[in-house]
Amino acid sequence: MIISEPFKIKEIKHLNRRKSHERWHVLQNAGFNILEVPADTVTFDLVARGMSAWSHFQKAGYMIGDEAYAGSRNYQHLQSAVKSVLGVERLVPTHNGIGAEKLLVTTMVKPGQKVLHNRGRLDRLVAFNGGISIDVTSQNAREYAAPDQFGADLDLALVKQNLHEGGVAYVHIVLCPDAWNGQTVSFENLEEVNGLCRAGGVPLVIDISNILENALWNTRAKGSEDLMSMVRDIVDQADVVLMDAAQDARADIGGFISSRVDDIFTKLRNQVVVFEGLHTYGGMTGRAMEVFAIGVREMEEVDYTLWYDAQVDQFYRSMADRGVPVYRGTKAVAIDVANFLPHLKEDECAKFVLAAALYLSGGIRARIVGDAAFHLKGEGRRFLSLELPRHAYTGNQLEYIADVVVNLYENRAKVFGLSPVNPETSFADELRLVPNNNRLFVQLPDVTSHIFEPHKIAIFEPIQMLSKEKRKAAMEKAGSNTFLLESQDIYIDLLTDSGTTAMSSYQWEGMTNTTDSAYNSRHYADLVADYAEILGFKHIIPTHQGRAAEHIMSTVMIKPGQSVPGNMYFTTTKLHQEIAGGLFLDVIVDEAHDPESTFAWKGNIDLTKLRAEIERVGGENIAYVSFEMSVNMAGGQPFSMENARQVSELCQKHGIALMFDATRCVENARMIKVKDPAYTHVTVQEILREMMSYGDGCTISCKKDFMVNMGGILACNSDVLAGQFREMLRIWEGDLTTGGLDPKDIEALRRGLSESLDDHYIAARVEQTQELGHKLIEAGIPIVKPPGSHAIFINAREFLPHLDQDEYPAQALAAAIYIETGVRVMERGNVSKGRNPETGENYRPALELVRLTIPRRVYSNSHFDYVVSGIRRLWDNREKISGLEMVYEPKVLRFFQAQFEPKEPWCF
Ligand code: P70
Repeated sequence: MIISEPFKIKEIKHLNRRKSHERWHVLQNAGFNILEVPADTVTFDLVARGMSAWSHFQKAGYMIGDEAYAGSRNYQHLQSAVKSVLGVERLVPTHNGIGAEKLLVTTMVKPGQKVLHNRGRLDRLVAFNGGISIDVTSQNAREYAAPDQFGADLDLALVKQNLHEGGVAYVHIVLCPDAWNGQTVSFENLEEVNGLCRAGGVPLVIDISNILENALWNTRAKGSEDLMSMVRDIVDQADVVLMDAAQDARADIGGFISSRVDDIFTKLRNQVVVFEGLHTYGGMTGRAMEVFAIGVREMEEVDYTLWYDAQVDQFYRSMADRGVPVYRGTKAVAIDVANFLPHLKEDECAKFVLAAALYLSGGIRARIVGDAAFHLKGEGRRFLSLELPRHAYTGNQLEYIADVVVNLYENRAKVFGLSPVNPETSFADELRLVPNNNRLFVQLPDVTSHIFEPHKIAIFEPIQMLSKEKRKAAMEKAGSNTFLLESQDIYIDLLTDSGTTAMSSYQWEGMTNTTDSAYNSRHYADLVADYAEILGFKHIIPTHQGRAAEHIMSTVMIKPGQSVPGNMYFTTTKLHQEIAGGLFLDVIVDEAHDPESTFAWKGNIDLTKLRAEIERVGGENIAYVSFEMSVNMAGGQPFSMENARQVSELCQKHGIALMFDATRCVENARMIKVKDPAYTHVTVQEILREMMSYGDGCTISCKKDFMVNMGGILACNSDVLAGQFREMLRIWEGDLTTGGLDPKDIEALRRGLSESLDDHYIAARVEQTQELGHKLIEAGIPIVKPPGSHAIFINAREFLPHLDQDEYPAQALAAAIYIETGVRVMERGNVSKGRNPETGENYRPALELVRLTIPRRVYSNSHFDYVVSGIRRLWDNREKISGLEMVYEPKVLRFFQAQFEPKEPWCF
């Protein structure tokens, strides 16, 4: 069984979201025909062709199209991929699946000949060529008697009878035909039909576009595990195979047809130049062939097939278990229309009504394509398919879609019928309908139960789990330091949320068309303008990342010997303050040091402590107050707006500058929205603006909240300070208008800002972290409470109470978590804190923690369910973890490179 995605998310695409009244207008303009609704008003497109996510290898392949007219490298790649994965020797490329069907019919059907098939949708093409298409699907498919069991089998008696009568051009089997909701064909049936064809001297054509789903069902039925040899066995049954690249190969476009029969192959190859293009590209670009070729190679990754199947199953169960009449297909779930809307009459176009209602209530587009009559009056009117694109949606999103369906089902009595304006039209896309009532349905209650990610998966990157033995060896080599592991050895990487964000297609779009020159580019001007407007600071100075901004700020603003009070230390921040001669003083509230305290604002500055320091040294001896948002080392804990206001007043009174570390400012703003009733209805953007208004400037590591892999910001209001900052910038970072970033990074950063402030995004982001926290608490794991926004911190002292702090319990726990689960986390305890320079002893910080940091937009909740179960396993074996000894120790920021050895060998 597969429990989570065998990949992480690499690039996302924003979902289109519309209000339901807007959708009503769209529907009206579309004549209440779901097919006519513009794609960019659809939130969840369950029409599925060409909508699957690509692997990042496919994306890379897209960039290396050879684009030669004849004999391109990409064609060679496609040919060899198809040969090695599917065992198909020679292929004729086509522009898509229909292109392949057209070659098939035009070369193989003579006037008056019959085509036997299990699909029922090639009728027009066959008829156009003077042939007669005959549906020979078994009664099972028509009755949905056993929708889960090979419902698309052919009726052998019918096949036999037709072959006996003669005049059959070929038998055409679609492995998972749309017409039967992707029900599939058993291998026995294939073999028997093959036998009949052989005996009758008639070719057998198999559409292998969904061969993986078919092979999975067939291997399961046989109790076998070898998916790819089943694939080969299926291909072996066929005289002709054809494939739509937009299905199992997850390409957007393309296809091929091939035959092992010399005569047929020659005909197809001659015909392709008439209709499609040259026989070495067949209507595909070089880049499309490359994407297709890589997709075919990736068909061998069995986990992808298992994951897709698990998603279809989850989707099916989330509706079936709540009483909705649905059928499970191999790649879709179909709603039983008649049982869903029993009150609609025969002529009230129930299927179109249901599709329109799903669109109105959830922005969902179901699959209605092809012949109008099929959907209005034919077999097709009985079910509405929700077809899942591969790897594109998360479990949260599928749950939300299911909620919409259930909500509609519960309110189905409110739904009225539609009447066709042009019922005799041929194609579904031409159909126009009008509501029989002046409203299609009265307002449905809103579905609010699921917070879901406001983006779909565009590109993914495979991840792998090493065996436990290999993980042990890798950890030993890394000296029990997770920073020293190699990323290829990691299954789920929760080391940091820094620079690990999945960027969006919107960001990539901007990055592909930037000015070449970094000097004074429009990207810089736009960046400065946008950040100034959002943050409210007059001067915006980009740097290559956060610590560069900290270095500049500390150097300019701290005189040696000055005090720098702050709400708990952060490693790089404190280091730069100390390099500049400053003395860091922790003025965070006491609750922040108590992992059990559930105080809501553990990021607050304790005003009494700050006042005392001002009295002790005098305002002029305080360089500035360093005020971190969503305090990292305290567990990602926010400060309150009230506290910011008070700290600001106190600073102003004494003429002390207040400088934010705004690295996780959007998350702090979201926490204020959630925890402070006064801000419930204020947008995150407005909250952020108010927070910033209390300070005089900030540093930001944009690699966190601002959705980029590289970048930082230094900001302030004072012209004098800005001048000094810029001077240092030129010396240390790069040109004034680049800050050491290239124009692509700058454009990505500019676009990242607007994305991070989207209320739907930040809600889903923080919710994901909170959910992980609550699940760990439920599993009995000691974590810092309450759960923060960017990370969950496990209390290593409680997890490993048998270890002394000088045995580095957090370091040991981080290493053990990797060995047990393949998950990488980070030590945040006394290794991070370092040694007291006076005594040479390790500090013994109150918080000895392991951090599980959540990269933005990268992992799904299924990944986190795995993390929780793995850590729970380790908890049961915790006393087997012995302490560590440090065998190598760098002088500064030792946690990055230090090495350790277990005092006694670990055996769990
Ligand atoms: C993390 C990263 C970086 C960071 C931060 C706050 C609140 C500044 C910075 C520096 C990376 C990291 C850094 C040191 C030790 C471990 C990990 N935090 N302020 O994983 O920004 O990295 O861009 O120079 O969290 O928490 P930058």
